Amino acid sequence: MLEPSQKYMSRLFRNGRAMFLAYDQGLEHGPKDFNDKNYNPEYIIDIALRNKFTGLIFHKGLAEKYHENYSGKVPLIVKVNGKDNIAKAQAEVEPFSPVVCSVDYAVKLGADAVGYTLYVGSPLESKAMEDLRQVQECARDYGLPVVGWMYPRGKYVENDTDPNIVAYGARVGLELGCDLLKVKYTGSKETFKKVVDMAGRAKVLCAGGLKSDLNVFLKQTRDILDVGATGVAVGRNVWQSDSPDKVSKALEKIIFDNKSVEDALK
Ligand code: FBP
Repeated sequence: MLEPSQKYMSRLFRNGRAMFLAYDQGLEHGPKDFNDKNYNPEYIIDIALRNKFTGLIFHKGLAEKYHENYSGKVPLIVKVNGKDNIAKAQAEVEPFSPVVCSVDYAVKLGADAVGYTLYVGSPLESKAMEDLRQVQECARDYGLPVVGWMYPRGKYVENDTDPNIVAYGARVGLELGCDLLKVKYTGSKETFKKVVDMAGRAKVLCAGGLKSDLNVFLKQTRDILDVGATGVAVGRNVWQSDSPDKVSKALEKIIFDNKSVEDALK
């Protein structure tokens, strides 16, 4: 199979657009991202189920232990590599995210797609690219879509939101066989267009980043869609909000109904 199967692809999209809820931060960032509600995976799953998310991103442990809460109700994207944030100084220089779940095991968990973070430009990139090769080729055997977190990072990357470097990251994802590319926002519509152009037939999703002002976050979402992105894969801007349903409903209107920010907030 040279492309992901329609069975899986059709589950991840509504009106050709995607809205994924990312919740891998417990491993990637640790408890500093959480408050007394959102540390609980059940709280996050309920947000996904009450709203129109087309995917829930988990590492294998949450996928296993909370299976009964989400299975069959929202598509699952299993993150197959990951790392914690404790050796931060080293990770800033030579980032590397090891494989923590095989594609075979993700399939057993009921995955509808697998996700892999590639730190593009890292001194350890060649090892990571070999890991991604195995993940991508194994995913193809099952017809599973591959979502690449294309994150340029490390001592050779001065600014990880520089439009040229984000566009390069997207291109690397296309060249290496990812089907969807999760990238950081470049700061403007014009610069993000280049990222979408470089991604070719791979679909571009924008990450959310640190929780920001709601209007700013929604404007960013409107902008990326206007220049051809397929949707978002966001976490903190939704589940760190005091009103996660308000944020989710506004996102739905922008992403699936093509509304303006103003209309989405009405
Ligand atoms: P957010 O919307 O919360 O930024 O989540 C997107 C994401 O890609 C997560 O999937 C991942 O855990 C995190 O950002 C990685 O963040 P960082 O850039 O700090 O490594």
